[in-house]
Amino acid sequence: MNKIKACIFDLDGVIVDTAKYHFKAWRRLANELGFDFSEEDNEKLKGVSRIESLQLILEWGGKTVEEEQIMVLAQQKNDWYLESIQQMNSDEILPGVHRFIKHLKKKQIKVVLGSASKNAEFILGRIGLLPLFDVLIDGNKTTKSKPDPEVFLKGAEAIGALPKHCIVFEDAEKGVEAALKGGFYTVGVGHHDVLEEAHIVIPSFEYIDYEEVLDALGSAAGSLK
Ligand code: B16
Ligand code: MG
Repeated sequence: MNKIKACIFDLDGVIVDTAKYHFKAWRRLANELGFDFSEEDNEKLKGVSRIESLQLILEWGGKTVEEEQIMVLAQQKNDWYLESIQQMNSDEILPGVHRFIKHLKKKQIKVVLGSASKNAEFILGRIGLLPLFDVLIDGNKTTKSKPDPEVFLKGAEAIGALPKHCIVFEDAEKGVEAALKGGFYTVGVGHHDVLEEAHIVIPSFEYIDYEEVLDALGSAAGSLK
C-alpha cells in the first residue's frame, strides 16, 4: 500500500452526530410550511448541501416557492440549526474519534476536514478539535456538492498530496461515491448496506485503530493507481 500522507474526515456523521439537529430544524421548517417528513427521508439529506436539501424537502412536501423565498427559508433553517448547536461540547465527539486523530498527529499524518457544512469551523471549535486539523475544506470553499469529489480533491491539494496517498472517512453514500470518484482510499463509517461501495466499512472509530484501517485497506484496495 502507498504511503499515506493524510486522512480526510467528513464532519456530520463521522466526527459528530449533527444529523439530529439538522433534522429537527428542517422538520420545523417543513411543519411551518404545512407538511412533515420522516427520519428515513432525513437519511437522504446526509452530505447534501443546505440549498439542495431544501429543494429536496420542498419536493417531498409538494411545495413550490418563489426563487427569493429559497434563501429566506434556508436562512431560517440555519438560524434554528445554529440555536441547537450553540451548546455543543466535546461530549458530542463520536466514540474513538479523538483518540484516532491524536494518533494521526503523533504519526505526522495530516488531518483534513472535507465537509459540505458551512458551519464546520464553528462546530470543530465548539467540540475542541479545531487545533488538531491542518486544513479545513467546507461548504464555504466548494461549489460542487458530493458526489462531486471537489471537497476531497481540494483537501488533498491543500496539503500537496495525491488522492492515492489519502484516506477519506465518510458516512454518506454520496460522500463515498465522491471519494471513490476522486481516487481516494475510501472508508465508510456506519452501516455496510448503505456504504458497501467503500473499500472498507467500519461501524465507528470506537474499537479500531489506524494500523488496522491500513491493513484492511491494503487487503481490500491494494495499491491505488
Ligand atoms: P450546513 P457533512 C453536511 O455535512 C450534512 O451531512 C448535511 O446534512 C448538511 O445539509 C450539509 O452538511 C450542509 O450543512 O447547513 O451546516 O452548511 O456530512 O458533509 O459534514
Ligand atoms: Mg456526513
